[in-house]
Amino acid sequence: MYGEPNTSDKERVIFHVDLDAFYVEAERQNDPSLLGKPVVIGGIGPRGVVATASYEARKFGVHSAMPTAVARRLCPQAIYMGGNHGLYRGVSKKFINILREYSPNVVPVSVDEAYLDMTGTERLYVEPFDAADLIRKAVRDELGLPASIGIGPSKLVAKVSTEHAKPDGIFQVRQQEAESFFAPQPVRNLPGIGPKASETLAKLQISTLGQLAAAPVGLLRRALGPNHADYVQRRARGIDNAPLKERVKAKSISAETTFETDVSRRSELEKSLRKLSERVGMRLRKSGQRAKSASIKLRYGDFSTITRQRTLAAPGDGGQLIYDTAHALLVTAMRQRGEAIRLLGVSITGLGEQAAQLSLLDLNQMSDSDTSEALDTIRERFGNKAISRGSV
Ligand code: TTP
Repeated sequence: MYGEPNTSDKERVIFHVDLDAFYVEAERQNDPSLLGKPVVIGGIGPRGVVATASYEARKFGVHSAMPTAVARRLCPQAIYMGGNHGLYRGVSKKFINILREYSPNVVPVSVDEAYLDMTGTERLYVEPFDAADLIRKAVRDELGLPASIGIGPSKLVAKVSTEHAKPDGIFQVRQQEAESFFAPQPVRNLPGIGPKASETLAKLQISTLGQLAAAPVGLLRRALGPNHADYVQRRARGIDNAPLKERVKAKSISAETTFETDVSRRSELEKSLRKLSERVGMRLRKSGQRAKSASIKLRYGDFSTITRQRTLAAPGDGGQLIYDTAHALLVTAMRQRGEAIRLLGVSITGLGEQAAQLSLLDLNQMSDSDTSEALDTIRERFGNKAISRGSV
């Protein structure tokens, strides 16, 4: 625990609760033989990407978003598994329901994390720390899952604190400590600073949040844009007054890339298309939703831009499913206009919690992770013995 035990009256008490190595721990509940072993979950095909690694596998340098082929070299003894997203979605709902027993204001942000407004609950629990302890115990007892909790006066400070609570712990930072707690941390630890912004900041010799907080505002405005600079600098000082409210769920998720030089080779475009499909698929799965259709965006050398959309074979969230649809659109578009491409984008729309509607025909065409999900849906509907991999 960081700092003094008393919370000032005016300060909000926000919890950020995040499950540890969520997919792995959910799988371990199904199969205890995975306990204590290095486990890696993600795309297990040749182009697959790691979704999450157990803490045992992380010791070997394996981490999310790493190509699975690299993970296999670093940690060949790990157990490699495709994801089972139907299972994760079910566990996620139970997790959020547990949290709702502790606060009337719970805001889920992804399948395995949520913010809770615990302001005023001191009367019930004496200290926020005690409440956090109870929540962690409830999640552990009811779901068998380890959770970490960051406590702060805002969503921002709570979220950054969680990283210091992990794995399986609690970490609290109060407003008066926030600036000094943030100062030595790398800029990437600030939610909202991605690889591009941190590269821009590195060029200005800004690598820590303390340096970001102290940078001349004019310099930052030129580098990050006028509105963004002030916002980022406030946050670098640990200031965040944003209310805790459910964000309107995005209607679509998209990712795009601009090539350094225009590309006309199909194999190169396919490679980018696959990366973009995986990226949007991962974000979709983290949000616990499924998509109904996919679209591509192509910008040519003369800046003219087209978009093409198509319904997915069935509502789903698999990277392969998104790629297959986006690929069919790309092939048709290239046939119609064979010019070099400057920008390629993939987006998915019709997001929601609709159930996957799959036939056995679809199963045959799907990637491993899509297939696991499909099997899962059928099991959910018809029971565990209804189908096994061999019978597909
Ligand atoms: P996170 O909460 O970001 O991380 P984690 O569960 O792997 O473990 P920890 O928080 O203890 O570091 O992600 C939640 C789940 O989302 C994760 O279990 C798998 C999935 N995920 C991906 O599919 N791809 C990714 O790049 C990331 C970061 C997560």
